[in-house]
Amino acid sequence: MKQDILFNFLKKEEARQLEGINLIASENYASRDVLEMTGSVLTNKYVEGSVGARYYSGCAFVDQIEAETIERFKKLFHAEHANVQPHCGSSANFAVYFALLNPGDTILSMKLSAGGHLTHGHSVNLSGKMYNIISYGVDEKTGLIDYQALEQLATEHKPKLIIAGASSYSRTLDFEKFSNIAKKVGAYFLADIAHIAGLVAAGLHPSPFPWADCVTMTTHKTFRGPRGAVILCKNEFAQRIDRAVMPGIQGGAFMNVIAAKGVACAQASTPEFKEYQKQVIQNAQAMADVFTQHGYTVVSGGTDTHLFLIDVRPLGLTGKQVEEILETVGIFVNRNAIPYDSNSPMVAGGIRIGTAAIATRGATQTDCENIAQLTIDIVSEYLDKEDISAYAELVREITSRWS
Ligand code: DSN
Repeated sequence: MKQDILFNFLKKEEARQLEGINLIASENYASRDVLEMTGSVLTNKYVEGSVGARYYSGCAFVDQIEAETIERFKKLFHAEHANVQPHCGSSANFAVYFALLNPGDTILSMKLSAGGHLTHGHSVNLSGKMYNIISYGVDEKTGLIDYQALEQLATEHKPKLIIAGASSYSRTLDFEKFSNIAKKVGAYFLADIAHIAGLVAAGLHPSPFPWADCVTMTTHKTFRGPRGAVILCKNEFAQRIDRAVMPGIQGGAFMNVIAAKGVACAQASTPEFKEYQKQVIQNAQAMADVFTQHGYTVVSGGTDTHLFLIDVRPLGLTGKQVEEILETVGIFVNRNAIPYDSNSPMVAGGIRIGTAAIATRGATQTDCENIAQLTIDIVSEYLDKEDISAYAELVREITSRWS
């Protein structure tokens, strides 16, 4: 038995992950092989620079690992070039900005409240301070991206970069349309597929290539790998991207994580992974349908992906409250701004629900319908008499049947 109390906390977290129903759209359960690589002796090795051009000795084997990982990502995503070193999605986005833009240049991106990401230019983020940000949103009635309005903004503001990609947009992104608008105004086009990388890998969401100049993705969401990111790009940007990653914004790369990205990429290339991603989407659609049938407002009316947003304001609750209510019985969702939300992001008028994690554990469409119904019952029981403690047992009963 280890003495350090941190190992005690680790055991408790392990139990929480197994006993709870994880509906956080950006999370997943990495495989044993991914965890093994992440926790391996590769963590001891320093690497800076690129394969074959390092600033340290002893890189023979890690060079082989990184070269193989790069090839796997290029092949799976039909990309001309891959940089597998970014520590996270934010670093990957900043590397692209650093490679393509100068401070003060204009970026056209989706606003946070419409589903965009913090690093796409929110005012509290460095991206919002360094660049001139013009934001597009979604149509208030349909909840869908209004490509005509986007084109108008692009024509008016002549951005140097247009970003497609979101953290809480549940519908298919039309990369070809984005690319055409970008071409028309002479902008670079970045597709941030952090959330949908697994769906793209499985061919269940259209590929950003050949449309995008650069693509950023994280490897731990639907892609089900280690926490980290990858940049894919056309050859003409390869050198600029590599230099922007290192020495531009990062020093040493995490070889243990790069190897785990390579393992995840091999797993994402299998027919089983495609089946898994199909299940993820079916589960999300089944859950969204149950909520809709019970009078809940699902933003955009449904989902094409692994996630969907629910407007909880009609219940007289905030996203924060619903998140906290569900957490007490072991169901994990996250509060999320919904389009045209007047609440602060800390409170939020909605919740975001994702099915990537529970599908990994084996949740079927029927399980998901039951979980949606359970969630509805919990919330209405809370509104009725506040005591929902009995539901914790039901949650554990469901998860005890999963892997
Ligand atoms: N914070 C992540 C998410 O939950 O979507 C995105 O970086």
